[in-house]
Amino acid sequence: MSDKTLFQRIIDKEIPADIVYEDDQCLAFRDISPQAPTHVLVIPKKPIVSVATIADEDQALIGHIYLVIRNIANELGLGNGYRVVANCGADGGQSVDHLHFHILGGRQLKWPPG
Ligand code: DGP
Repeated sequence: MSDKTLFQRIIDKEIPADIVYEDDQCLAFRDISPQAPTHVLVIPKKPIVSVATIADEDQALIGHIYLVIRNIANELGLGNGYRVVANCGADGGQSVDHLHFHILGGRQLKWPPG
């Protein structure tokens, strides 16, 4: 049994995903259980567990990911707005221990979250 996370296996192309963007630093693919008409996950290729374990040296990587998020949102037609979510840890509802940013859009999103 592999001790890789599910998202590491997607990075390594061991399991398929509907990839919308990839570069040397990050990968973006459609969520298997979409919570909005557009629901994409953006992940670093570096195995960072969560927002809580981002290192100071990851500053440029996280900035790069946000520029990728902006570009993907533009390319997927989310000009009316969207939400970027990073669930962190048990109370945050994180279910995969590899840092990921949800891009949710295509409908009016409610606030506050549950
Ligand atoms: P979170 O709950 O914030 O840890 O988000 C994990 C997300 O990962 C969740 O929205 C569902 C998604 N997900 C789980 N398994 C798979 C998979 O095998 N493929 C894809 N594309 N998404 C997955």
